[in-house]
Amino acid sequence: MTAEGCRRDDGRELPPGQRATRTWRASHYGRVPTLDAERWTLRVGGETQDGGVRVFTWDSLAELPGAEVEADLHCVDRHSVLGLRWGGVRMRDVLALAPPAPGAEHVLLAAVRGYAAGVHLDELRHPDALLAHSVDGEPLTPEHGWPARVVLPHLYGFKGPKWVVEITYHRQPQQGWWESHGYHPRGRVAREERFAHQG
Ligand SMILES: Nc1nc2c(c(=O)[nH]1)N[C@H]1C(S)=C(S)[C@@H](COP(=O)(O)O)O[C@H]1N2
Ligand SMILES: [Mo]
Repeated sequence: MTAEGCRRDDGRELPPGQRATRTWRASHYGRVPTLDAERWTLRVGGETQDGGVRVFTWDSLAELPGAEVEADLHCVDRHSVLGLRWGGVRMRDVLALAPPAPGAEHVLLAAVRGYAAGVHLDELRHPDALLAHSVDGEPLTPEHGWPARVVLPHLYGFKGPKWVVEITYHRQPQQGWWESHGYHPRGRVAREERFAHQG
């Protein structure tokens, strides 16, 4: 199965309020950035254990064990893309290279051009949480996040920035783009946490 082809619709139950789409159309605000993997870096800073900032290149992350996760992508606007096979490295392995300070339990995941998402640290420690660079065995296309995107399958898609470049640890919950427009601070799909007013 290819990323752009027909998605499987095998009658499995979707999470509450979601509909499966047959084609995978990219969804984001603004133009697609074209990033060079050779020059791309991921900064990890904020409330780190040693107070420092770590900057990872693509090559330095490629030394981590590779991971694959098959998962559906659920957009908070109610469309779901089924059966994507993400490849990359585990987020928890990346974080272990630049651990947070005790008590810094909140994270802002930032992409180029201002997009960001606030998540709880626990979500990034989930075994299925990836820093992904491929999907269905192919490198991510520019519109789907090349060279790297955060994939948190148990959360709505807005929690996973494409073109991610920075991770910062904080002591307080952080608001990214969607959170500052009324969307849920946690965004867990199984609990249908779409909007902040739900509590
Ligand atoms: N940088 C960036 N990442 C982003 C977004 C965005 O607008 N900018 N949109 C998010 C939302 S709302 C969803 S549902 C998914 C969509 O991913 P896709 O375009 O690969 O389907 O990307 C997420 N990551
Ligand atoms: Mo979305």
